[in-house]
Amino acid sequence: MGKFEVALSGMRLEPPIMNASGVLGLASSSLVMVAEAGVGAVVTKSIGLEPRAGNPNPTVVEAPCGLLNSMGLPNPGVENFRVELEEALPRIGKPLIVSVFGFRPEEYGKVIRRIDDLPVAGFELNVSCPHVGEVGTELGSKPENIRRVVEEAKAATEKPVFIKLSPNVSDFAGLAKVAEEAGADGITAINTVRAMAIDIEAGRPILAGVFGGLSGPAIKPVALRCVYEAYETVGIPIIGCGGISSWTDAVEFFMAGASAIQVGTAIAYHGLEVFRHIIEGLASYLEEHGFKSLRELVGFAHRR
Ligand code: RRO
Repeated sequence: MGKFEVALSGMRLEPPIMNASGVLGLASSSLVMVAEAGVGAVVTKSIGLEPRAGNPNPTVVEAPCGLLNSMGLPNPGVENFRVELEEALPRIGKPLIVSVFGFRPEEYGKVIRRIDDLPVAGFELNVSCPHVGEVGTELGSKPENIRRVVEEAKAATEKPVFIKLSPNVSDFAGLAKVAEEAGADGITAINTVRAMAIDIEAGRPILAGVFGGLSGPAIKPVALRCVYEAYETVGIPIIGCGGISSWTDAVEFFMAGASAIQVGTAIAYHGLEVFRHIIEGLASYLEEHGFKSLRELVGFAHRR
């Protein structure tokens, strides 16, 4: 295995760094652009059974140290997305993880079955959108729902299934455990943090959807805490996500227990070059600190 190679439930990633779902992941051209930026895998935006237009504008607001979005799950629906995937897959040349959402647990299995015959590498189950109630907080904060979503997905595919959990819950690690017991192959920690902004001249919420998801550096400590807690609780791999924008952030997430990381909002701020900066910084850090591989960093901060 190479210095930067990590196996995530059979999926080999080199480097174990990908884009976060929702950032540049619907059109085949953008999936190819991400693949060429040095990532080890590419993640799509979340796809559901039917097409959705998403929320009216404004859907994104800048916040101190981050972005607040209320996109509202815009997506072409799985049938149209299948066409996009068929075009993109031969050109991507990296493992492709498809993010899936549903309004009921059965819908996850239905979406996966529609594309499982294509050479996608695995699936990420989105049960954590913080502002579309039925597919977010309502679905992803109840242990019984998490169990059913994972079981439906696992029954639909032999490929690895990761579940992206919400930080907007009181027992993050407990829900990660439920996902593991239901058969999930990994946990993605975390989705955005439920938040809002108010226009003081208009005297009303800025986002048309009132609430949105906060991402970027503002949420990094929250994400790191979730990864750390999950590492103490589950044995399956954890994919760290939330405010990672530099190689030092990346080192922190691997040390907290992430076996792989995702970068989202930092792409909007720094462009796709952010991936090469992170990889180069990680390589120097390993060299200077005498680590033979990135795998040695995983969970390093838990040594007692
Ligand atoms: O589309 C969105 O509004 C959205 C989703 Br699906 C999600 O999972 N997280 C987020 O911050 N926004």
